[in-house]
Amino acid sequence: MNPKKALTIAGSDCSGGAGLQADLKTFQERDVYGMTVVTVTVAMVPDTWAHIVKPLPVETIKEQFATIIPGIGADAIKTGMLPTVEIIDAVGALLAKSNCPHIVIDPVMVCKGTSEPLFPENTEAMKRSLLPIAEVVTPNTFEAAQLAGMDDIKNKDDILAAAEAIHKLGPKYVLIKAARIFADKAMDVLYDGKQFTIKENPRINTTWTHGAGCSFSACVTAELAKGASVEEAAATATAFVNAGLRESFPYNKFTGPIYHKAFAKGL
Ligand code: PXL
Repeated sequence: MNPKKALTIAGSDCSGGAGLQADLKTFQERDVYGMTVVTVTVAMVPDTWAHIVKPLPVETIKEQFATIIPGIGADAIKTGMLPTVEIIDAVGALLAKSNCPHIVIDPVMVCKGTSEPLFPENTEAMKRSLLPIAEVVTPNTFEAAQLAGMDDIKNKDDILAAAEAIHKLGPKYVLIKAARIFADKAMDVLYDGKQFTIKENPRINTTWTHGAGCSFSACVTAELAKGASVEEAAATATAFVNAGLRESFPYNKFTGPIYHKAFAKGL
């Protein structure tokens, strides 16, 4: 056995639904060997589910990264929550000299279940240090608006305009996941600088969506590690997360994750 290997550089969501835990579960489901660089720990206050976010020292992040690059090697790398400007810039510099063929940037800005945006200066650091080296960037509509410098994304035309603006920041592909803004459908828009590939699916009506975004970009990363095209990887990620959302469940009164096993079980 010599499985393909994927690395996630992301935060720990101890609840298991999002962050590197979602990434590792997704890598496993897609038959890719998963590795992690932890950037931040996130814990939740049990009575309120307020998030306690504790960044790790940059040195600790660099030590973990060196374990994998050059220590092991990775066929694809994704980033998730990078909590500070210093960490975003440091991770960008590590990735820029990694020679990894597939770099997926999930520009995490807020956690579902909280409305506290991470700092706006982080958006500028992502634009500067991460987007220019990305093969694929996977924003939701909130993140896409922030990156594109738009007030809001309300409809399909706004999504296409945001994709064009974000593409100018350097990634080879922009893959926008739009669900929240439509009442009855979900739309994934892939843009390579020339052509739009637009996929519409019926909206899955559930409030238990924790980890959907992380798992989506992790699935794209796993498929790229195995040699899929970006178009194929995006289509698999949509199907993977849709199945997970159909079987999502509440783990307490505040939130609930997607069920990572749903796609493999054919649910
Ligand atoms: O869903 C965004 C997200 C990403 N990464 C970590 C998180 C969350 C939301 O809770 O905790 C570590």
